[in-house]
Amino acid sequence: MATKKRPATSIEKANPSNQEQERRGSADELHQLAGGDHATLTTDQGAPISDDQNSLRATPRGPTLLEDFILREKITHFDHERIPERIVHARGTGAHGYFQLTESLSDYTTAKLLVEVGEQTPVFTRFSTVAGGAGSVDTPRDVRGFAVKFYTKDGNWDLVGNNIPVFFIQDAIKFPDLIHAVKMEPDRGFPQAATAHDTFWDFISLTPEAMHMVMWAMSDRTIPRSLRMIEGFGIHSFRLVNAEGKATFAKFHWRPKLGLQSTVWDEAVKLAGADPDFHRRDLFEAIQSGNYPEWEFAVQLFTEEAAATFPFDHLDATKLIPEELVPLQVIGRMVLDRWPDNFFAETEQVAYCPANIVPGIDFSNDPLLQGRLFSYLDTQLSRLGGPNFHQLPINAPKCPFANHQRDGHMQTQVPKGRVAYDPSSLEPNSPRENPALGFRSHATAAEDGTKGRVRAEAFADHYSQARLFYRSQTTFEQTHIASSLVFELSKVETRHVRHAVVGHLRHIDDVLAQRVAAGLGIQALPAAPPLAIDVKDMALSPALQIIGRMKATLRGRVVGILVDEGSDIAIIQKLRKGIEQAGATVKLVAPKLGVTLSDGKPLTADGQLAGTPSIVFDAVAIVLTEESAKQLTGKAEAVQFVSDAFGHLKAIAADQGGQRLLKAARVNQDAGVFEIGDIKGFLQAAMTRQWAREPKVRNLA
Ligand code: HDE
Repeated sequence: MATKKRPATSIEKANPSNQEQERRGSADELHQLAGGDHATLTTDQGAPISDDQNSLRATPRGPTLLEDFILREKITHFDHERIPERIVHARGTGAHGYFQLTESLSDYTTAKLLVEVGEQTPVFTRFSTVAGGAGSVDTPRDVRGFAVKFYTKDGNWDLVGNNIPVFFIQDAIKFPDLIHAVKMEPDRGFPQAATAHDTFWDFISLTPEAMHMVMWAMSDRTIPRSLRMIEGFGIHSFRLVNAEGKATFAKFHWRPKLGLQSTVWDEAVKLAGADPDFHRRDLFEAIQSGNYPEWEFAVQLFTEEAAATFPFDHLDATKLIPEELVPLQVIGRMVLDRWPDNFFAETEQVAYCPANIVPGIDFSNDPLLQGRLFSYLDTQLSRLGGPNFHQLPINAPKCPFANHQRDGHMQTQVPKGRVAYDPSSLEPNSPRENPALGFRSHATAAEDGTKGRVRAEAFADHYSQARLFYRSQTTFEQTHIASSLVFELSKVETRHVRHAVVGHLRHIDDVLAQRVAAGLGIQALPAAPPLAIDVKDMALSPALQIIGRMKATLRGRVVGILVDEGSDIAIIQKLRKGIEQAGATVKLVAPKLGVTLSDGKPLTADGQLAGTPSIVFDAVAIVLTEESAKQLTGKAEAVQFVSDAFGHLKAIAADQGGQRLLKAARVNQDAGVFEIGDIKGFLQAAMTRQWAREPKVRNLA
């Protein structure tokens, strides 16, 4: 494409020296190489730029001149490109989409987005890890943030949740301690994005209220396969308020259409090296290819009277309400269908705040929530630099908004008129409150009592729900919890901290405590800490499992096929058809990117073997000629490809050549390894992991 000739600037016209001509010529060549019909480059003030390749110099080999406003402007802006990262949830990725209501909650709330069936409310959703910095990896063992901004007709509602329905602490005043304990240790600056270190477990061992969340954090929930395969929870109880002013408590849930899926720990660790952006890339690729991730939106609704009968206090954020006690009602869905145009402008600058609610929704007295209502606006003031961040396109409501807030850093609006106050009579159109439509706090009766720094007695039971969660898991998941506790505590150098944690486990499940103690080589079980209240055995809740509830589907998954020169195209095509019909994606991996299959046609593989380990796939097939297989049995990356797939409990299908590679990788045939002809069997097994294989390939607690 021809390059548009830039108009000569006044500087060029005034100074058409030979050297200038020479240089301009080379810049033009550069642009011709790049092609395209470009707009004219300008300064921030709109002045056209003639030369963006060379700074202004006194002589060709002399000093650079301070006068060069173009250089100074460009570098100054660059110097200030970074803003403070979020103190927690720094690493994240987000997408645009919509929420659509399927069941009206008009009996319970006036919030339009929960009343108007079929209406689509735009959303921006950001997923995050908690502990790591913005440049950390996607797959550490960590809670995932699940924050949704609904741009409703009555203003923005932010549901700032996590992928776990409970939290570590009961009172916001403990949050800075929790985060200081989990972040890298201040004297050494590591570990990054990890709970497996002394300060975290020291804090935990002295915080019994954290035990329930610790069970979740040590479970497979914190090593998800994909952000498209996690649940989301608002955690706290909120209130819905109807037209009569009647309030009903609500807990909010997101349930992924693709079902829940996790990695295995060894895989998560290796993924961190193989693809630090694994989750971000997965979300990007899904949305760009039109496979839009989707979640059901569900509520648990209950009255104050019902809450009084629960064997726990629902205002305590370390407690969940089992689905078996208050069932989930699915009332809508969220679809993420548009990747942001710009990561910084949207995903980085989006500012969530649990205090952003709309008429018809209100807070509860959960002391953790109450503290959060302060924190988020406050943190944005330093992160985004001033009080006008709500004007940034990603944060601005999509409904009209008007008030008398004025001025401040980076005011982008130009308010007109004399009136910036209320009441006023000078301008009849200036904004005023609206008692009929405006937000009203629910009139809650305040309990009599004495002011004090107290914890409600109803918050005293720290172990019953930890036990409920642990005992509700499948045996595989219980083993994973025990094994991750052993892993984490084996990284703790301080003996008394390791012992104290095992002591707490005794209140949760004595066998769990024994397994962890054995894994750590602790001979005699440490004493359990004193109990404020007896641990209760609650009715088990299978809804808390992942493995037991896995959806029999291949949708959203990726199957890798290892091929090489001469691999049988007919087999590959058959596999591809079966996999794609099942809703999954196929990626071909070859030792060299350019490869010629049995049909003699050259093909570009999706990944080169050395850079595309089987870790990034949900299942693998191996289609190789005897000749290639012979060669690959001597190559570490090929052998690892199969041994990792086997070790990570994946289904494997192999032709004759593939079988040869399996043998070299010392892979024992089991029910998850298939002849290449058995596509049906292979795909069926690929929907889950081969859990029965696990104890044979790994030392578990
Ligand atoms: Fe947050 N949290 N948090 N948090 N949180 C932040 O706000 C805070 C808590 C959650 O994608 C910060 O904008 C306090 C629970 C998510 O941008 C900060 C307390 C839950 C995100 C903050 C909590 C969350 C944050 C840091 C204890 C699950 C990322 C940057 C009272 C329900 C949102 C920012 C995004 C971010 C404070 C506890 C979820 C400092 C004080 C419980 C998903 O304001």
